[in-house]
Amino acid sequence: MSNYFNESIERATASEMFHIQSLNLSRMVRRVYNRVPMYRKRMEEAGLTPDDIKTVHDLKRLPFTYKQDLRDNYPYGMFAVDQDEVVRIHASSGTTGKQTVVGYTQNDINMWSECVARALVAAGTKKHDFVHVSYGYGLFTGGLGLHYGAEMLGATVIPVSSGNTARQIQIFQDFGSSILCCTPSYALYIADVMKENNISAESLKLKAGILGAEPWTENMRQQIEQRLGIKAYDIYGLSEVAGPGVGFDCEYQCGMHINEDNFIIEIIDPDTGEVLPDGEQGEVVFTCITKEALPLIRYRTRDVSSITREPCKCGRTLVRMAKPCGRCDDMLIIRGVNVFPSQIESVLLSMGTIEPHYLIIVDRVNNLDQIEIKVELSEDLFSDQVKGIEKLQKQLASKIESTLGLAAKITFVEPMTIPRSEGKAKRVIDNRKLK
Ligand code: DLL
Repeated sequence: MSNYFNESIERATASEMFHIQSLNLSRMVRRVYNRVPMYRKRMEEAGLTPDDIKTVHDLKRLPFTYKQDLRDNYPYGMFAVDQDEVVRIHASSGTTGKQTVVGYTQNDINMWSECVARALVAAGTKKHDFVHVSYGYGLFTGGLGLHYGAEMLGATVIPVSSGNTARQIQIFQDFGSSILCCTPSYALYIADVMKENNISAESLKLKAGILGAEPWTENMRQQIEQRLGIKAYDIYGLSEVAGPGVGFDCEYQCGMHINEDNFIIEIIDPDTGEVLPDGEQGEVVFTCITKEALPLIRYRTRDVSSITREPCKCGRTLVRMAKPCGRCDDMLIIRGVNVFPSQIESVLLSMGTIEPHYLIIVDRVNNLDQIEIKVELSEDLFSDQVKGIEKLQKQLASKIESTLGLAAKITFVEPMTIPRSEGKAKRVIDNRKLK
């Protein structure tokens, strides 16, 4: 098998991709105009008809779609096909408000599976690999998304789903799992449990991880690679747009290639809505140009990232998106300073001795925002002398202050006391919202 799942698309020239995107976009806009009342209304309000949207250059004229639109049309009001054609439903794992429901036709499932298959191939997966899926199966798109992609590729799927870490490890040992699919935080937790039970990475056949569904840093990547003895590939996606596989890492791990024959990416200024030039950081916006059941036009993801069209050494020409550094809406504003949890994680991990188990607690005391970072000590550090721990605490506090421009209280807690997650990690408790 080649290094690509679909070479003609993954290595298309800029003009080929422009034509594919323009054709699909103009068809899609006509479809949603005819089939989704909300889109017809929005386009009429903007003075647009489908004839106005001929190429990708016209995309910026179209109005945005927001998560709230999906909530307002809950559950199926934005579907563009009859229910007879819908073969699968998923829902977003949203923690606030109503869930958003998404639907797929058989063609949608095939398109999405191909996106995931491309990601798996880019991570070196072959037909003889055992793809161990520890993402949750169910309404969350992680489990079934990776599952169908691996099957399309012809690899052997081990559909473990999340949870019961001892059993996950037993299955690694007994079934010869070679590709691990789970969230990065769960990968680290698995590494912890392996360590506790004296199971070495060398005794397993794992070679790669397909890790995503939450923001993670380059430091965390290094830790996972080292502790599990694998190469850790990022995979990005969101239920509203499809699920995992919207973007994926190649062997050079220098930004995720976006499956742009299906999803057009734009980076915009979240305040003005203006499209930003390549390289600039802003909010990620996607337009689904091939999806049948729930095609979203200019969907505001709230994720913060940038894109580049510089050639990639892997030969793929698909545009690359930098690792999302957080979300516009989980960005904390503390005493006026914008703080992404990922900045704090980078500082913690740059100390070398600290593991990425932490909790950021924000509070307001006497009208003043306060930030506390609870950091878990490793067994080794925990048994160290008090003096050593105090020194580390001071170093950490000063590094956090110089990075964020804010003082934070650092509290060390005992090993294994910060709750682990089998899915997306919860890193922030913002008590200000509760008051
Ligand atoms: O998390 C889909 C997925 C499953 C992606 C498995 C990768 C692997 P949702 O539950 O709808 O879908 O959450 C989507 O998660 O808008 C991002 O904020 C975040 N996210 C997903 N992948 C990444 C990633 C799935 N690789 C939301 N890096 C998105 C950073 C990510 N954030």
